[in-house]
Parts: sequence; C-alpha cells; structure tokens
Amino acid sequence: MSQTGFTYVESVSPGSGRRGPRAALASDAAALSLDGDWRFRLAAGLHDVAEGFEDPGFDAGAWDVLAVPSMWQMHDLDGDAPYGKPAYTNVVYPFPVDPPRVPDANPTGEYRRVFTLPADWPATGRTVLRFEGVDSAFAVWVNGVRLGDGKGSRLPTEFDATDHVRAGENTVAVRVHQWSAASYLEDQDMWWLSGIFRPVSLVHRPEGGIEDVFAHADYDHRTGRGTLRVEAPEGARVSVPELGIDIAAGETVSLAVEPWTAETPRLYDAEVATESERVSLRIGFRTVKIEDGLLKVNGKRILLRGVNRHEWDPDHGRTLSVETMRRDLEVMKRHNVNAVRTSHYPPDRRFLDLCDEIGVWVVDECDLETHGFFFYDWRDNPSDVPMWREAYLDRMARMVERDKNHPSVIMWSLGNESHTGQNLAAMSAWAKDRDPSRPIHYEGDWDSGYVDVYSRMYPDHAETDRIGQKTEAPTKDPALDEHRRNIPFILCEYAHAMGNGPGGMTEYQRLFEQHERCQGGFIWEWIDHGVRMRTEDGREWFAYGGDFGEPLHDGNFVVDGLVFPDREPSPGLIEFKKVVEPVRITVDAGSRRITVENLRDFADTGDLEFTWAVEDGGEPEHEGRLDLPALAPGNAAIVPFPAGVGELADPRGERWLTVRAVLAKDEPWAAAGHEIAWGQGQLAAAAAPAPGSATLAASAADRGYLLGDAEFDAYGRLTALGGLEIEGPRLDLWRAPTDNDLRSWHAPLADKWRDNAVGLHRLEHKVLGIDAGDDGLAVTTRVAAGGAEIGMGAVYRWTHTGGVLWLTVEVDPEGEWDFPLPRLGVRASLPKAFGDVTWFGGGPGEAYADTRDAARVGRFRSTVAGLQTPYVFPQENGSRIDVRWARLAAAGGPALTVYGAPQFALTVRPWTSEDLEAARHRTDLAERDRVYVNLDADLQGMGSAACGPGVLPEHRLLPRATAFTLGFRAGE
Ligand code: IPT
Repeated sequence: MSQTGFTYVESVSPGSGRRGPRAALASDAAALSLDGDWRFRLAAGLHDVAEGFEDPGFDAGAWDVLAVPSMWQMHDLDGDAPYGKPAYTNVVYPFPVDPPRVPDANPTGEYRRVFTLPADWPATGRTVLRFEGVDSAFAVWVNGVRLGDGKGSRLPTEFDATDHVRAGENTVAVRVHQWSAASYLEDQDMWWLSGIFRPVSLVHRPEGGIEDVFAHADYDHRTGRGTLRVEAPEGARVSVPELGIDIAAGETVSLAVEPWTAETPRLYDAEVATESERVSLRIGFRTVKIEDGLLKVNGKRILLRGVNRHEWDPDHGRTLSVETMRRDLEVMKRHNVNAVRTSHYPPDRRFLDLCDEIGVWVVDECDLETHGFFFYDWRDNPSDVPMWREAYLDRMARMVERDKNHPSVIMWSLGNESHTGQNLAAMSAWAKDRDPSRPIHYEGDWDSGYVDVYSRMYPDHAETDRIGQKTEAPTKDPALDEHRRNIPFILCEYAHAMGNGPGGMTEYQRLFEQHERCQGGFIWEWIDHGVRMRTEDGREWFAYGGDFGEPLHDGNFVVDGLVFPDREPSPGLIEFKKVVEPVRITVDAGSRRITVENLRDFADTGDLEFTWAVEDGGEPEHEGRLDLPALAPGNAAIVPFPAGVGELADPRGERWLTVRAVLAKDEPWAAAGHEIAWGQGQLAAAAAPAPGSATLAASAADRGYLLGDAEFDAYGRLTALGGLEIEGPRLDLWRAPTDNDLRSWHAPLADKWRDNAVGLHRLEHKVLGIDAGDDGLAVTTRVAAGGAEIGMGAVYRWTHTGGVLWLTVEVDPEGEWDFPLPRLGVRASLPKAFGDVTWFGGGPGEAYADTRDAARVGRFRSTVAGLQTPYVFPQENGSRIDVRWARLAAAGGPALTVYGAPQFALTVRPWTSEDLEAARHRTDLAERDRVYVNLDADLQGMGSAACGPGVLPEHRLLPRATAFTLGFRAGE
C-alpha cells in the first residue's frame, strides 16, 4: 500500500502551506461562513480513502451529509452510530506509544462542499480559508489544488486560497485524520473525538488591510491613567470614540480611564482602520504583574476563585454554541466563580470575547499534554526531544497571537502534564519575548525555572499551608530555590469534583485568605463530560468511559465536574458558591451585631442590597432591608441588629436571623435579587425534645412485643407505630461508596469497608437478648459480617413517653475498628406512599461533614424524588444535615414524625443503598414500593481522594462507643 501524500500524518511538523498566526479579529472585510452541511465519508484508514475526492468533478452525491462544525463520533449514538463512538482515556494513550507513529486503523473523515463565491467578493487582495479547530490532522484542497495541511486541534489554521478560488462555484475538500503525530501532544483527560469541530470560513484579506493587531492597554493604579498603544500595520488609525482617542498605529496615548477587572469588566469599543479595512476591538485597560512575590492586577493582589473548564456539550462533544458558552459564564458568575483555566487547550475564540465582557480572569492554556509518557518514565517525552520543538513553539505562537488582545487573559499557560524539558522552556521564552505583559504558568515543572508562578495540582492542606508560609521543601535544583520561594502560589487544580463532594474546600479557602502567597486556584473541574443517551423507552442517561465498548478506558473519571452534563449545578457548585462568597456576613447573636466584610479585590458593595429576615421554627416572622454604606474592597462594617429584630415576641421554636446580599440591579449574568452571599445567626434556641423518665411499660405479645402504640416482632424489631406499618430502624453503617470512597492514591476506603474481615456492606444482625418491662424494651444485638471477627455491639433502648416512641441506640465497637465508618445510624422503611418530606434543619440541599457550608437552617419540603442528587455514577447522596425534626407524609393521610435529640442527618430514598451501589447509571435505578429512611448520628466526610487528599481528620467518622437518640410519632 502506498502512503505517498500522507507523510504529514506521522510528521512532527505542525503543518505546511499555512499562513502565519495572527489575532482573532472582528473585521468588516468580506467573509463567508462555510459552516453547514458538508458531504462526508468516513474511511477506515489511509488505505481506504476516496482517491480524487478533492477534484471538483468527483461525484460525492451518494455520500452522507454531516454538519460542520461537529465531531463525527457524536452522531446518532442511540442509533447505529455510523461514524464510530467516543472513547475515553485519561492519561494512557489509546494507541501504541511509538512516537510519532500512529495506528493503521486511523479513522479518516473526508469532507467536501461546494460553495458559491458571492458575486461581490473583492477581486483584489487575498482570499483565505480559515479553520478555527480541526481534530487532529488535516489536509485541504480548493478546486482540486492542495493548499496544505495542519495540526493543533484547538488552534486556528489559515491557508491562502487566492490563486485557486474562482467566481461562481468552488469545491473545498478536507481530509481529517483521527490520529496523527500530533495526537502525542494532545493527551488531555477527555473523550477522543474528531472532525472539523469549530467553524470554518472564507475570509477576505484586503490589500492594505489589517492583518494583525496587538493592543497594549495598561493601567496605572497610582495615577488612574490608562496607556494605549496599538501595533497595527503602518498607516492604520486607532480610535476609541468614548475616550476621544484618535491616534496612529504605534502611537502611545495616556489618559484617565476606568480599569478592566474581572469584577468590573469595563470595556471601551475601539476601531482600527485603514482605507481598506476596519476591525473592531474591545479594549480593557489593566496591568498584570508579579510584584513583591504576588500576582497583581492593577497593583492589587487578586484571589482566584476559579474552575478548570473543558469545552463540553453532552450532545455535541467539544462543539459548543455561543449560547452554551454564555451559559457557562452565567452559571459561573452566579456561583461566585471569578476565574477560568482553559484546561487544557485554548477555547473557542468566542468564549474569550464573553470572558472580557462578563468578567472572569482567564489562564489561557496551550493545546498540549503528553501525559501518557509518564508510564515509561517520560522516555521520549516530546517536551524534551528537539525534533518536537517547532511543534511546541507553533502551538504557543498560535495561541498567543490569536488571544493576545483579551483583557481577561492574565496568564499564558504552556499546557498540562507534559513533564519538563527544553521545548517547554523555549515556549516560555518565546511568549515572554512576544508578550512581556503576561506571566507564564505551567504546573509540570515543580522547580518552576521557566515560569512566573509556582503552580501545583492537588497538594493537601498541610503542604499548601507550608507553601503559604514559605517553608516548603526546596527545589530539586538548588539554583532555582530562591526564584520559586519568591513567586506567588496557585493551585491550578484542587478539590476534585467527582461525584459527591469535593470536601475540604472551606479549609483551602481559609489558607488562601490567611497566606498572601496563596492566591487561590481552580477546582477540577467545571463540567461532567457525560454523553447524553436515551434508553429504548426514552429515559435520559449519561455515558462515560467504557460505555461505548472501548477496550482501554478510564471509566467515570471523565465525570468530575461542578455541573452535571446538562449544566445543572451539582451540590459541589452550591457549596463552592458559599465557600468563596465575595462578601462575608456574620450574624452574632451574643453582641447582637452583624458584620459584613467585602472580600472582593476591586469592587465596592454598591451593586448589592442587603436584606434580613427572621424565622421562628422555620416560619417567617419579620423582614426588612439593612442599610449599609458601600464598602470598599477589603473593608468591613459592623452594624447593630435592625430595630425590627428587637420588637419580636417570645419565640415558639428556634429563631434565626438570616442576612442576605443580593444584586441590587440586573447584571449581564443574573437578574436583580440574585443572592451573592448570606449569613445566619441563631437568636433563640429551642429545647430539644427528649425522652421523659416515666415510660410506658413494654410487654410480650403474640410473637412479639408491645410498647404503647408501637408493635415489635419476636426479634424486637419495630413493625408498626400507631397503626402505621414500618420496617423498624436497625443499625446501618453502610453507604453506596462515593467516587472519593472508591478511589485514592493510597488505599481506597471502600476497599477496607468491603474487605473480607470487615464487610460493612453485608452486615448481619444477631439478637443476643430482649428485655421487656417497666423500663420499656431493650434489645441487645451484635452486628457483624460473615467472615469477620470484629463486630459492633448495638443495644436498642425503646421507651414511650409523652406520646412519642423514643429510641436510644448504644453502639460499642468490638475488636480492631481502625478505619472510619461510612455512616453511623439506623435505617427504616415505610410504604412508598410516604413521599412528602418536610424537615427543620440544614437545607435545602445535601450536606456532609466537610461539604456543609451551603446548608442553612430552615424549614424545607421536598418530594422523595427531589431529595435525590442525580450523580451520573450512582453513589451515596442526598443526606440533609442537622435535622431537628422531619415529617414523612402520605398524600392526605398519615404521617411519621421523627425527632432528633437534638439532631440527626436525614436521607430518604425510593431505593436502597445496595441498589445505589449496584447501579452503574441513573437509569439502572428503579423505584421500589417503599421509601428507605436513614437517620444518622453522623456520616464520614467526602474529601477529595478520587484525585487528591482524603477526608481531613476532623471530618472522619471514627468508630467509638457512643449513643444517639431519636423520637417517633405517628399521626396526621
Ligand atoms: C490531573 C490532570 O491535569 C487533569 O487533566 C485531570 O486528569 C485530573 O488530574 C483528574 O481528573 S493529573 C493527575 C494525575 C493529578
């Protein structure tokens, strides 16, 4: 088989026949979108291509029609998936590691379309074919003439087509290869997907036009003046009408301006014009500097409350609409996110326009990752092999040139997980020379020789603390220690948002606030990359690695975001919003004062309105507005409780004062009234109900026992209360393991729990004795698993006082319980009809020991379905924390009320923990005819062990002898 003409596929060269990189510009030059329907055929490899497909006369009439932009593996996945399926691997290359060779089985898409050159297309100048993104390597023909080829999937490529485009109909043909030498540089943790996945256009380049623009717009915070200088072709004029600027290209002007920051994204419309072309720009004046060991913008240390954002759409893969990009930013801003790392490639150029407009700090990351070489000690890693140098520099140049005019971009990142090497150093040197105004970021070289910030992923809290104090271990190369010790620190990835969690965000945030050097970071990651699918009966589910039969895959590790695949916020995002809130409100009932701190870096609180509300036992009592002067960034105000609070009558239950900061007016990303921050304080406690001393007596009855209106079976298990059938509470230590329980860099907790000698998922309950009499009913048991020597003594003491059935469970670990428990509580079940749940306690969302900041105290109500968190990979979820009482009611009928003495954690499910554990996808879960109720004294925290540190010691549930009490009452 001859492969002549295909050498570019396995060549380390970044391409041929391409035009030089330049800024993404909005120009009035003629342009023609080539998006839309293209003829398409998928070849199995280079041996299988359609010879002559590029010729205008070629008949592709029988070929399929495919949308451009799109990714070919994302088509008709519920049907016959005509173009193959997505495949997911994280670190491992899905092909033999033999650079730069790739498999013969190399799916190759052949695209053709005919377009008509508009009649008024200019006859002079150049005509350029522009691709915003093609994954992975491609070659291009116009009217049968080959223009060149390119690589660099998430970077633009332009070809000059002037000499081959003609009036009337033209044929453009593109051959795209899934695998190429460049695949070795694109080993990001995501689905392997291919095609022309970003827009394609024909653009005119007028003679005497504006090929490139580099706007330098600095801001001097001492003088309040901005300086503008725009590099553009000679003769071009630069105008900023709002500022009265009209200068020549290259000229510098300095004048008073309002600066751009992520909090105050002030943009000025500008135009750069020559006689033949006008381009519009949006200028943001700001200066980024590393100074005093800190990352500063406009002279101030900034704090990054960031997320790592992959481009993902559950239906279209990495092809995103502008609406979806905007939605991402809206959801981010609504949740107090102020920074994005474009992990791990430059995003669609339109996303950065939106970042400028809406206001987030951006770390723009180059399309580079060679992580798979890790398994072979980084042997032959392209980062340090000279033949790859040009490819590395080409990628960096294409990113920097494209994105250099965005005020939102405050740092360039060389890429991700590509170890160390001379080619990375060369990228950094090139970028510093081309754009000295932006610091360089790269995590993979811990010695930080060629970067301006010390960046790490997933260090634990203790190490972060040491770095904050500058007492971290020295660099490997002693010569670099001083440099590294004196640069700012960021966590380019932390708090892995896989499944339930991440726990421990609060403790990181405290470190960022405590240590100047720790300037925040980026949660891993923004979105679950689940692929939307439907069952035959139309139910939606989301696929992850392995669901498409990939021989090599990394399972659900691709589903680890703060939003679900459909962009609905997960509890992790709600928690993050609270943890990083830019205004902190503290309500102190003791001193009857409210403290409001403005934790922003630039903006005052003039955009916010403060409201207060008092609730008694969850019932609204009184509310009003809190008048506060606008607080400058970094400032705080302490104000007395509003007068209305003093006028309240004696409380009937627990009384809470909640103070909220909401948007005073509409913002581009949220409507007036949107909540930014809140604080709560307890004004009055309520006596927790407790069993009285004089209980009704228990007695033996036919095959069981009776205690007031409670009925028990022969094993002392509650079967009915007030005539309400109940499968009575029994000790439960199990939870469907979370991703953080299942994975760890050390020993996953779930392995311990399922160990033969432990077996928490298969506990047996052995009754040792039952005592019925004047003190009520005492049932002594021992709970242990088959094969296990260790066991948990559990005594259930039932009493009946004041119309309430009380249960005190005394547990006593026997043997070596040297590991945290998933949960400690009891589980009961009720008929399915008990589907309406009201509770007073923490809510409205789920919360665990180390993910509980967003839970506020109040009275909440939900259906059982509404209490379930739809994690793509089913696992423990839905627990509500600090519950004082809960009422489970059947429509129009009876109800069961549970009292804490004083509190418990409440979980209600339409299926069991075992069902959750067995399920691989949401659609595996079927509602049973009962509701399952977990009433827990405590639960193990969530941590972030799926990638990073586990649960902090204070949030671990270590077994010890303890007791907890619950009350039950049946009635309306
Ligand atoms: C780190 C990667 O940078 C990121 O792409 C993602 O894979 C993340 O882990 C886990 O989801 S690398 C890891 C080995 C620390």
